[in-house]
Amino acid sequence: MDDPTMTVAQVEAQGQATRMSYLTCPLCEATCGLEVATAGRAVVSIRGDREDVFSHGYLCHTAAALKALDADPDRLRAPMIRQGQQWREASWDEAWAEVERLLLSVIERHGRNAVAIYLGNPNVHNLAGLLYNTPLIRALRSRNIYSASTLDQMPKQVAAGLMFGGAFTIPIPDVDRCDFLLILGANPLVSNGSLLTAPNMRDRLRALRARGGKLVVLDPRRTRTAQEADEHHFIQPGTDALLLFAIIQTLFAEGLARVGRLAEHLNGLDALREAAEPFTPEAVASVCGVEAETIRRMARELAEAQHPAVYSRIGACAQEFGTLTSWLGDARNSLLGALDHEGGGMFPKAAAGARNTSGAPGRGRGLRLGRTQSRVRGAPEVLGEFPAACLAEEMETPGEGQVRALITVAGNPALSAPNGDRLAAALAGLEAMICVDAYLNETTRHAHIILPPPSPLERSHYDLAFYQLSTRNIARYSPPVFARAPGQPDEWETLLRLMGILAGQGRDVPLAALDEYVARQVIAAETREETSPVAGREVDELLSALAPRRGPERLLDFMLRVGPYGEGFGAREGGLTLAALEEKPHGVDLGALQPRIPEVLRTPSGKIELAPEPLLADIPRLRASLERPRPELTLIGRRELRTNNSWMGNLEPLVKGDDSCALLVSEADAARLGLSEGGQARVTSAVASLVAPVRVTAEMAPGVVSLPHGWGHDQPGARLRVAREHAGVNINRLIPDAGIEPLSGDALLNSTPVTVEPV
Ligand SMILES: Nc1nc2c(c(=O)[nH]1)N[C@H]1C(S)=C(S)[C@@H](COP(=O)(O)OP(=O)(O)OC[C@H]3O[C@@H](n4cnc5c(=O)[nH]c(N)nc54)[C@H](O)[C@@H]3O)O[C@H]1N2
Ligand SMILES: Nc1nc2c(c(=O)[nH]1)N[C@H]1C(S)=C(S)[C@@H](COP(=O)(O)OP(=O)(O)OC[C@H]3O[C@@H](n4cnc5c(=O)[nH]c(N)nc54)[C@H](O)[C@@H]3O)O[C@H]1N2
Ligand code: SF4
Ligand SMILES: [Mo]
Repeated sequence: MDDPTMTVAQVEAQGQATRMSYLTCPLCEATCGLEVATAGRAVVSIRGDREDVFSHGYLCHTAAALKALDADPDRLRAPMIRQGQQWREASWDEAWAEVERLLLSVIERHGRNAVAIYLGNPNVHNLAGLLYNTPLIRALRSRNIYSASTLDQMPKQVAAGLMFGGAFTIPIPDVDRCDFLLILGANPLVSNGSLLTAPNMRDRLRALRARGGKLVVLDPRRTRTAQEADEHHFIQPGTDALLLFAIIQTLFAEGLARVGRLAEHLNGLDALREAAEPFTPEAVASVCGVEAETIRRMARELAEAQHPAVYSRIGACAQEFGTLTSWLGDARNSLLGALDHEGGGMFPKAAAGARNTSGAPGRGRGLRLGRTQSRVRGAPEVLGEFPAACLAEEMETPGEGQVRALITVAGNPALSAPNGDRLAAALAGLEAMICVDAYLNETTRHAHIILPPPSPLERSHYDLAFYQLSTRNIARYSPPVFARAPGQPDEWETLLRLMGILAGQGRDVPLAALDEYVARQVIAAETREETSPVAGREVDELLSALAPRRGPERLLDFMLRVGPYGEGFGAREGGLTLAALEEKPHGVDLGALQPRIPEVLRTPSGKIELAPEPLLADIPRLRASLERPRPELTLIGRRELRTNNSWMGNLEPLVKGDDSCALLVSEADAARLGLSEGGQARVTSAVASLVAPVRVTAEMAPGVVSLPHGWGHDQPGARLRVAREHAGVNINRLIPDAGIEPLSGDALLNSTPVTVEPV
């Protein structure tokens, strides 16, 4: 098929056969089921799969970019080696020899901690990353592990870990059954939801209102989601925890708290009441920018609702009080009997890979924080990693343990992490940088070697992460749409090879042996769990039952079989297996979310910890923020419809719209600062200064300006021909890396004091 704009009917009229494949979209957390029509190696069309058990035909326009991504001539198809400023394509053999030489040389001279790894966001949308990054990290044996989690959801994970005992035991707002939904710092109509897997949020929110429910949005910007809401209130950035405390204070003070069924499963109710006392609506109103009477009314309406839910996301996470905010949202749910209750915050029961379905139900080790500290600023480790905001200083600061080599897997920290200029300079000084990445971009231009993954249409998919966060329990596996190009390894094979090299096994060790080693580890760990259906069984026996599968399919089949719906290797007739999913290309619906407390808990006490000590200890910092002078202007972030973080800007279908990298400014601020629509403004922070086009809009709260992240594609040496034409500016140049949220290590991406002047 020569003309990629032809329809299925036109292709078939020419006598060419088309084939339909069903694929879970790997581009965002909504996990829509797609129907992909192909002719030969070409994509003819991408549509929503109407028979999909979860998305029922929905898709957004980003999905169409999958076709452009597959075809993008700038997407790398062979390993790249840099010599000075020159890049050349290399064979895989040559690239691996060079990877081994570079990495082992750093390890021999400086030890293992001199090699850092940074894992980016697309790893959670990819079985390769989901299953093989852990053994890769183990093989590396370095302290220096970093990921996009500390630019994103880490506060949610810490709060959930402290309250419920599992970092992925995060309550999901039951949007389809709630009758009051309070949204803070999220714009799911644009982002399609995050830590809330629910395709087609627009219809779901409209349905909420159609059944008489109420939608309230708190955001410093009147977003698309806010425009759909019954009420929107501007809130000053970073003040969500204060406002949630004031709601909780009101619930206690007015006798509206009703923990109901949860009473016997809670610890810390009195401590929470006491902690909330100083935060009356009057005490916080002026700082939050929301009137006391409005806060009080919100508390009462929430209490009156049958099924109140709360949802907070990146604006409420990547900020000064992210962990307190996540905690207080769930604490508020608990006080209204809306936790683990239909229409409230519920815990999905995923078919595979969830920690909260394995091990002894109802009790566990809980979350341990700060087992080690970062070398330079002493930031505590969180879930086995250090904050991404520490990466630059760890590379720059000489001494024992200095990071001299970096491996990135699907990450673009040069654009996504704070203090971009400093980080770029540090990357440029590395002795070795190996990137497993699809593009020569703002980060990988500093690499010595880039190892490309196959096209997303050339790999299988199963959302091990997002079915743990979805509004319905479902399972869906999709095989690759196309075969890989000859010589192109699958991404898990690349990660395994890297693991072999780091483990000192040499680049030629057979992948089958490494893969079997990984599978044996996973199986052996499961057989040691007393409550597992395979407790005490022989690893060899289970391994042969999984033959001839290998790679991610072998691991996934195993996880499905020992999972809560699995056939348990003979224990449960008719239970799930990968083979069963292969026969259901539109997915398997495992039912609506059900109450799971106490079984879901893994806290040492076996209870919900409503007032965990590390969170109580952070309250004085929140109180102090009430007294602090507010900056005149605060910079926050946003997402645009036609973007996907930093990396899809090279695709024509996504740059055609009118989304842009403009500075949004309120009318009041524009008048005060002499800014005009369409003009240019200089934005200056403590660490950098840049010039961006201005959009004056009633959308913005006075005192707050907004820039999207993921732009700034004008870096020399990057190979992004389309993105370069729509470069935009990198907001993260303006964001300091000095401050982090103390509990989670999250970067402070949404509260940067800036000054703005016309140019
Ligand atoms: N100021 C500000 N900064 C932010 C945010 C914000 O709101 N404001 N948001 C933060 C958030 S939530 C996130 S998740 C991070 C994201 O931060 P990162 O994960 O660091 O960046 P991405 O933009 O997701 O870049 C993904 C990289 O993976 C590559 N890639 C794409 N597909 C594949 C694949 O299949 N395999 C491999 N190996 N590579 C692939 C791309 O080429 C790109 O280099 O950004 C954060 N940064
Ligand atoms: N189109 C598109 N979709 C995406 C992505 C993308 O880049 N583009 N990225 C994906 C990723 S990795 C993620 S993590 C999700 C994120 O999903 P969302 O959290 O929905 O992301 P945003 O659209 O950035 O919404 C954050 C909102 O927080 C507001 N905000 C900023 N600071 C504060 C604050 O202090 N308090 C409150 N209450 N609000 C604040 C901002 O104005 C903004 O409206 O989106 C995913 N989906
Ligand atoms: S909403 Fe997300 S998962 Fe669905 S089609 Fe769009 S990008 Fe893909
Ligand atoms: Mo994210």
